[in-house]
Amino acid sequence: MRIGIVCYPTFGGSGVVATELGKALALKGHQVHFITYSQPARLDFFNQNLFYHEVFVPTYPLFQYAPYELALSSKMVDIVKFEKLDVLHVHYAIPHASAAYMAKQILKTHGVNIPVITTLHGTDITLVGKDPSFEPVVTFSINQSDGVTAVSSSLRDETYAYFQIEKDIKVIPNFINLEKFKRQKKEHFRMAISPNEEKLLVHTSNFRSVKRVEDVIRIFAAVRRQIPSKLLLVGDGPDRPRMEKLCRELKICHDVRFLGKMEAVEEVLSIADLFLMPSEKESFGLAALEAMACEVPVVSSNAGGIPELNIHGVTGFTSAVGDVEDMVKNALIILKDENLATFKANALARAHEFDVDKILPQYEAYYQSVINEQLALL
Ligand code: GMT
Repeated sequence: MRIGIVCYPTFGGSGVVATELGKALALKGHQVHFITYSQPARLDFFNQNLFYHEVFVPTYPLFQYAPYELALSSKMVDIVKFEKLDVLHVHYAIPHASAAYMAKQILKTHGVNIPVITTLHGTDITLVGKDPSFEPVVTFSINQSDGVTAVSSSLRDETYAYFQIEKDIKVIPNFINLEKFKRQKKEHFRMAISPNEEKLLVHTSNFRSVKRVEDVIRIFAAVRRQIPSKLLLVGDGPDRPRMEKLCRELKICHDVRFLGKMEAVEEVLSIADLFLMPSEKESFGLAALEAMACEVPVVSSNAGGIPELNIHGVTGFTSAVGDVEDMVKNALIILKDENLATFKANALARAHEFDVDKILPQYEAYYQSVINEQLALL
């Protein structure tokens, strides 16, 4: 197949999933064309089947807001026609689904029928999409897509609950490349961080309020009172300065490291004993899956799609959002020497269920079914 992928090219979950999907499809022999405003962060290797087309938005003094969506639609029209694409797969409803709708209508006038598939990732539905500034466009462009997928049953149900959706939404979960995300031998690194065999807790996120990083710090502070331990925080974002201040107030700075944005997260996960994800909203929780693939159990909230990944009492525990006390109790159970190895093994076994080799065929089959449906309508 010749597939166009539109996504945010950043390190965010939707961009990562879209890029890893494109890479995996290319390795299986499909021709994949990324259409984005800059090179996707994870598009980091050469393959003859991978192409990148940059969307350029001209600046003009009259524009207070550069019309990115129009430039994106125009680029989609151009690439679909020139590269003879079979399907356009857009990740994140805003503004990609509506830009794809516009491209599809323009292409119709050129005698080209391009099937459009929209994948909902979470915040496009649970946070921004519901805002009255966007809701009518989000509803319309989901309904106008030829196929719609969501990354968890929870996100599918929430989409039906908050928007007037007439389309079937297919659930295809996030996936993991187990070649990249696996526990590596990093003893020297562990020795440097935990010289006295302290337990190692890890959190990775974009430090937005929805991630509740304050809960991470408070869980760690309570765990540390019971067991010698250290906390590694990967990522960066608006809440980081407040979190650094909190660590000072709690006098735990010497046991907490802010590592900032890191590309090789799997190296940090390789030395971890426990991953913390107390998010207020989380449609799937890709960061937790990455941890589990590196044999790290998870203490999380039960928000959104997290319980579809983190099995309570098996791969870790889930608690009500904000219930720091329960999360501390659960962390202490996992970190007990007699329990840790079992939780680690269970986390890895669960991650194997989301192996890219298992999930990729679901996308391929879905593309084919949407293409066939469109052909039948002609
Ligand atoms: O988690 C984020 O803040 C990034 C966000 C995004 O929109 O890129 O990730 C969302 O999509 C990921 C991939 O499908 C999911 O694994 C994350 O759970 C989801 N984040 C939220 O729902 C908050």
